[in-house]
Amino acid sequence: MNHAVTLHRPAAPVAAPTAVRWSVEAVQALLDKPFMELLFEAQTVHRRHFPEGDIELATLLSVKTGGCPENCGYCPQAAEFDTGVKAQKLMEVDEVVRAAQAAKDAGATRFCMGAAWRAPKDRDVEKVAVLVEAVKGLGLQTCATLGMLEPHHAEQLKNAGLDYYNHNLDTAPEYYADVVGTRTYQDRLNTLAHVRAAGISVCCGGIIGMGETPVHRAGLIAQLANMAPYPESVPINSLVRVPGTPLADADPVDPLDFVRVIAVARITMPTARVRLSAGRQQLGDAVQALCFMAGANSIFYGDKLLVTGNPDVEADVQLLRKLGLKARQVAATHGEHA
Ligand code: SAM
Ligand code: DTB
Ligand code: SF4
Repeated sequence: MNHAVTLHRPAAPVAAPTAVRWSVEAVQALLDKPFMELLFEAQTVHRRHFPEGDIELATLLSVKTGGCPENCGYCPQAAEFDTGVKAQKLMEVDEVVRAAQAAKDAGATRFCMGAAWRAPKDRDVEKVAVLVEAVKGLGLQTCATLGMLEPHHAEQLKNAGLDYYNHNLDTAPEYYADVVGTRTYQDRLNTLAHVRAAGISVCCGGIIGMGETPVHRAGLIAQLANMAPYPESVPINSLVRVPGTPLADADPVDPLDFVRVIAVARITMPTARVRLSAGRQQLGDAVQALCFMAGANSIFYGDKLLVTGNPDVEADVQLLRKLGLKARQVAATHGEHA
């Protein structure tokens, strides 16, 4: 894929610029620090900003699965890849409410609804707005990830009670066209600006393990950290290598390098919820513990991500217990910064 990629910084959306801005070189210098020094620094920043040290539990539900017209090289839901994922219609509200209630009963405070769309149509957004309102009514924080949004879509979702919108930058601008050919980095930035302008909190992160170089990792973190303001939630995914996708045979990430990315996300975005996201099944307890030490304070919680697996609830409850970590208890008030 050789799409031209723009190297623009995000057009400063609505809020004041952050006090600190990060060059790719400065982020790279952090990534290159001696491991223990980096972890100590990240943990110090983490404790200063999150003295309670609780872990947010966010449950995902794929409300519209498969058949996506985009060609994101990592994604099992792209129609053009033979991954065995069958295209389905948007789920009914009752079914979504049942899943959200079950997530709440299991201890989740945030519920994220994902749809395999390039961009929802007006009538899709109308239907998702009904889902958002219903999930919000259960006392959960709401999040959605639906692809590219127009400004009026973002406003409609905000009015329905959407707290967060997930839209990942995934990698550095200069590597994006190697992974996705059907849209540009600037398309992503535009949607993020519309989400901000509508007053929805931003959930934006990326994927490690797509064949990117350390400089690309630094480039992704710099992009995120230089957003003004930076995202309230930062999901750091380790690629789930799904057979049939172009990235099925990507080299696995060195787990310690993954921990480094978490630490640098914590240091550069000190008040964000940094989520240890996809790929936890491959990490094991010890590496996950290092990720929490490095400042991760959120996980996807529930037996499934969107279409692939996640550690089961019992395993996560036990992991938190073993580490003496508390789950975040109360769904926070609307619009707060974590
Ligand atoms: N279609 C919408 C979009 O692309 O924004 C929303 C759903 S999409 C599945 C949400 C995010 O999931 C992607 O941006 C990507 O970061 C992540 N993701 C998808 N497949 C993944 C995989 N195999 N491993 C890790 N993360 C993945
Ligand atoms: C995010 O950063 N990771 C989630 C969520 N946001 C939508 C998705 C992970 C998907 C992993 C592969 C799958 O199950 O489709
Ligand atoms: Fe479609 Fe989103 Fe998957 Fe890309 S990541 S193929 S846009 S569902």
